[in-house]
Amino acid sequence: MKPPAVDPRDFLHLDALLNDEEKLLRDTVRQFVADRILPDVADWFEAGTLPKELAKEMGALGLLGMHLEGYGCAGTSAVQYGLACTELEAGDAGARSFASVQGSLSMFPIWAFGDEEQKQEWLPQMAAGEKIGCFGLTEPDSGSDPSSMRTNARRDGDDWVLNGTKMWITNGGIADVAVVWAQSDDGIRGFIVPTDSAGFSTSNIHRKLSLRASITSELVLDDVRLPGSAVLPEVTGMRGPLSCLNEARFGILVGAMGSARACYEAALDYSKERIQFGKPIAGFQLTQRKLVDMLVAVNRGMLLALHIGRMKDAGTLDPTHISFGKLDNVRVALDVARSARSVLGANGITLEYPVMRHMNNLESVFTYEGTNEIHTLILGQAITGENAFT
Ligand code: TGC
Ligand code: FAD
Repeated sequence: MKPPAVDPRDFLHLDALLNDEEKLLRDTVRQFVADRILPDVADWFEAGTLPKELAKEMGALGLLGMHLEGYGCAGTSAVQYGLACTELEAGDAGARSFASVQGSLSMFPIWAFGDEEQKQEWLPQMAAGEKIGCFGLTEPDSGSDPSSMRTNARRDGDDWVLNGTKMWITNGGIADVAVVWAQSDDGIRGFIVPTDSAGFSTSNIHRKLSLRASITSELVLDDVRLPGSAVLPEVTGMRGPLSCLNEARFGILVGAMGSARACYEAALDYSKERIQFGKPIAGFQLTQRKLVDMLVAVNRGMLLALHIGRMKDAGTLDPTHISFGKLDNVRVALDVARSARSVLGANGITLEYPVMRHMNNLESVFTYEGTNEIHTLILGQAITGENAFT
């Protein structure tokens, strides 16, 4: 039998590793990205915005909190959630960030650690994209080491009173609700903070050169008084926020392959059309070397992502496996983007092509949800037993 022709866009036949439901979901999200994100994303990136109405459109597609069960959530597998992240990020990491923060960082803590009333109040509306959430962990002086946070919650009768500042908060300025982590007498606790609470304010961070199609904000809590029912009752300590990060980091390690794939495909297409020295630049050995390195990186990264997704669905995944994927897939995606940028020459620095937009986005993806160094240290500790954080 003649072997099938080589497909530069699915070289290893990774499609064959997906079932029909997974392919359908992947194709649906890919179409949504083609229709609703790709035509305008360069303008959004330039303007530094992401239209709020995308929330309801993503909600209607079942993309928000999609891997959670019940409360209006789609209840998909981890692999399906990951594939959706890949497709959204192939549009722009800002769109994937929106879905990550909504589903994994804002809805997940309510779903996993909230009481029934909190779940009923927030989750269906958030799944539909009618209410937008954000996740406040990082502070101006507590980034990689969030357990040093200063934001505090003190009891006052039945109420809680929160004070502090959260920094670099995705969706902060457009959120209806913030899940805020704060020190209390019992340790770190999570609070559901409606953003119209007295004493709560936000200001958006401007002049970003990365993730421009995403709102990033500072949150200020100035004597924000909340009822006793605002606390997430089922978790105390860093396990709370770190469990949310496991969910979001998983989406990122699969999602990063969307940026990488988009850059590889843009470079491949461009290299076949761009003529220099009388022939397409794809015909030069040095260009082929770059394209082949990208091809290998994208396929290998996607294989790793699928493997980790299958482990998550099988219940055999440890957070250190997520660190392995986040560490390697994001750094590989960044290498692919930088190399693709060089293939496009001067055109590569413009917004006419997606490559430098992805490249700049990946600088944030490299840093958020645990920097490359933090995931290296998590893995280092896992294999040596030695703590090298401090
Ligand atoms: P440590 O002392 O090791 O542990 C404290 C407690 O937490 C438990 N734990 C975990 N639980 C669940 N999942 C994990 N991955 C966990 N890792 C640890 C641990 O068992 C312990 O539990 P208990 O019950 O014994 O108390 O924790 P540490 O405070 O020393 O922190 C370790 C370190 C440095 C790895 C952690 O702080 C870390 O990961 N730092 C990086 C910070 C980070 O990733 N921030 C992300 C902010 S959110 C964000 O970036 C969103 S971007 C969104 C977007 O736009 O997409
Ligand atoms: P720092 O922790 O100050 O690190 C600076 C450098 O020092 C890094 O290279 C780091 O790896 C290195 N370093 C730190 N400690 C060590 C060590 N022990 N050993 C070796 N090297 C070390 N946070 C939220 O809570 N919610 C959000 O929604 C959110 N969204 C974000 C969106 C964007 C666009 C960005 C850029 C960030 C976002 N963040 C969010 C914050 C993000 O999680 C932090 O930026 C990240 O955790 C790193 O913290 P930092 O920037 O303070 O860097």
